[in-house]
Amino acid sequence: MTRLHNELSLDAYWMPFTANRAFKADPRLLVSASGTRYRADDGREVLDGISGLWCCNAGHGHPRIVEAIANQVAELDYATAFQVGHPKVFALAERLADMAPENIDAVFFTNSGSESVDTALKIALAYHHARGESERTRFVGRERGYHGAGFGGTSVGGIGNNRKHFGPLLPGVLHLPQTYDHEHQAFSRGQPEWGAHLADELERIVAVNHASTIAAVIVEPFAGSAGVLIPPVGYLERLREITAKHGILLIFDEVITAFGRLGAGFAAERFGVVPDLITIAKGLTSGAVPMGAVLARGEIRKTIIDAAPDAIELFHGYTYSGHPVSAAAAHAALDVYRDEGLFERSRTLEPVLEDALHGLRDKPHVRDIRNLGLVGAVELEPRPGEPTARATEVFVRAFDRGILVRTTADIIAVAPPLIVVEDEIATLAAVLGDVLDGLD
Ligand code: PXG
Ligand code: PLP
Repeated sequence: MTRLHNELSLDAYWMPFTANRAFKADPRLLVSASGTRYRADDGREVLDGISGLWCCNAGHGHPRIVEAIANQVAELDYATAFQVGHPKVFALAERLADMAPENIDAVFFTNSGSESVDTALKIALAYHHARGESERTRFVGRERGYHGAGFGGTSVGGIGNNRKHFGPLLPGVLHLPQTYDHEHQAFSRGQPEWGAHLADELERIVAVNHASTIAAVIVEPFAGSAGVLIPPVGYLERLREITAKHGILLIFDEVITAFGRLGAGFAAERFGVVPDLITIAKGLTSGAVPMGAVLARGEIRKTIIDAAPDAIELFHGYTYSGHPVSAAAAHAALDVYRDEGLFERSRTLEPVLEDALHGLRDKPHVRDIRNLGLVGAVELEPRPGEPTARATEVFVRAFDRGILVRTTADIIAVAPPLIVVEDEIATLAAVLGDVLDGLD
C-alpha cells in the first residue's frame, strides 16, 4: 500500500520533543482514530497505550464530544474573555469548582498545561504580593519534575535535558530531591512504602533560604514525563504539612493526574491531600481541543481581588482563555466521564493493568515495574554505552506491532484511555513482552 508520507514533504515541519532526523528517515503517521484505536497511514490499527499523550481519557472521537465541538463552532466560534464572556465558560468553571476538593473554587482558564503552570506561578507571586509579602519570590520544584515548556515551567522543572540550553531561566528556583529509589522501591505495586522522609528536604531548603523568600512548591502528584515515579506513602501529606507550616503555597500539577488517571477527578482526592492550587489540561477536554485551567483556593483569588483598586486585578490571560469550543468540549468530556462512570472504571481496571505489567517482571532487561491508577511503567537496564537505545527500540517495534506507548530514557510508560477493555490491556502487555523477548 502507498504510504501517505511517500507523497508528502516532511521538511518544513519542525517537530516538538522529537528526534527530527530519525523520524523523517522512518516516519510514523496516524491518519484517523476511534475509541482506543488509531489508524496509521499504511492502514494498520494501532492500539493507543498512552491516551494520545496522557490526554484522551475518554478515547478518541467520542460522539458526544465531537458533536459538542461541531455544534459550538457553528453557534459561537469565538468570544473574547477580556471584559466579555459567554455562558458555557461560567458553567464550566462552576462544574470544575464543584468537582475540586473543598475550598478550591476559583477557576482561571488557559490553553495547555504549560500555560496553566506559568499561570499558577504568577498567581502565587501575585497572592504573596497582595498580602504584603512580596519578598516571597522563590519557587521550589523537584528533580525529574515536568511542568511544561514555558519559561516558568522549564525553570521549576527538573529534567536536565529540558533546561540545559536555555540559560539561567527564573532566578531563585530550588529543587527537592526526586522520590524514586531503585533499591527501596523496585517492583512496588501501587505507592512505595519507602521515601516519605524525602519530603523533609523541604525543611532543609526552608532553613537555608528562609520561608519568607519562598512563594510556592510545585510537584506532580506522580511524575509522568520523567517515567512514572509514584509518590511514596505519606510523602505528599508531609509536603502539605511543611508548606502549610511555613505559609508556602502548594501547587499540584495535575495535568496528567486529573480526570480519572488515578481513579478520581483529581489526585488530590485520591491521596486525600488538598493543595492550594491545581493545574490541569489534557483530560479536561479528553484531548480533543486544547484547554487548560488553574484551580485555586477561593481565598487566594479573594486576596488578590481585594488588594487591587477597582480595576483589573490580575494582569494575566490568553486570547483563547475559556474558548467557547474548548468549553463545549470540556462540558462534553465531563458528561462522558460521569455518564460512563470512567473514573470508577479506572479504579476497577487498576489491578488488571497492575497484574498485566508485573507479569513482565522476568522478561529480559527489566529493571523495575511500577504502577498506580491506570498508569504504569516498565524500566529497562540501559544498553551499555547507549542509554535510551533499548526503550527507543521498544517504542518502534511496539508501534510496528500495533501498539503506541511512550518512552523516556529507558522507561516505557503506558496509560491507556479509561475506556480500554481487559483484552486490550492483555494485548498491550503481551506485545511488550514479545518485543522485550526479541531485544538485544
Ligand atoms: N505539567 C505536567 C505534569 C505535564 O505532564 C505539562 C505540564 C505541559 O502541558 P502541555 O499541554 O503544555 O504540554 C505536562 C505535559 C511525556 C510528555 O514525555 C508529557 C507531557 C507533554 C509532553 C510529553 O510523557 N505532559
Ligand atoms: N504576541 C502578540 C504580538 C500578541 O498580540 C498576542 C496576543 O494578543 C500574543 C503574543 C499572545 O497570544 P495568546 O494570547 O494567544 O497567548
